[in-house]
Amino acid sequence: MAILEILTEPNAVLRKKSSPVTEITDETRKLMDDMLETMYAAEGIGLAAIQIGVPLRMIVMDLKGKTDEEPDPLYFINPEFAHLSESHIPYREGCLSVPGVYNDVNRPERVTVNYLDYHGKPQTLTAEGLLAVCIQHEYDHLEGVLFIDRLPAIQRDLAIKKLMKKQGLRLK
Ligand code: QAP
Ligand code: CO
Repeated sequence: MAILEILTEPNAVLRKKSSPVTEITDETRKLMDDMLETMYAAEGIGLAAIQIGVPLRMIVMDLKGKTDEEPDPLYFINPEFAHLSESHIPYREGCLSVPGVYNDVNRPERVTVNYLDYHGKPQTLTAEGLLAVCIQHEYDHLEGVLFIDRLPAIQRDLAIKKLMKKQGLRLK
């Protein structure tokens, strides 16, 4: 397995729309293994392939990744929402591609998603809470959308200023 470089904003690749995976092979699984290892190393809970520069509709997640509990990875290939609840709820989000920036984002509270798993088997998952937030956040990456794009303009400008300042300081 390998730890890969995570692209960070600003980077035009993060705005690319990802293409469906047409065949799930050992190569697909190797990429997902590397994504998971990269995510764990960065102490994240979710990562989309585009964040490591691969424009394919693949997501890895592990909500236990930051605790001492056993790893419990989830793999989503070609996810599609079958249902999004009317009711929305705010959740404080961050992103490995927007380091150091955290903001409340409003999203549907409950979702049902159809996808292919690690072995290419069709699955359906209904989620709420952090799991529902994370799937929607990661799905946005497949469409080239970052969580800061969903913020009101004033908050978005502040988030970008904060990010630029951090990156400026990191170069010194
Ligand atoms: C998306 O985000 C998410 O700024 C996954 O310095 C976030 O794994 C879904 C991270 C919140 C639901 C709720 C961010 C790590 C990790 C940072 C992440 C950082 C180090 C973000
Ligand atoms: Co993200």
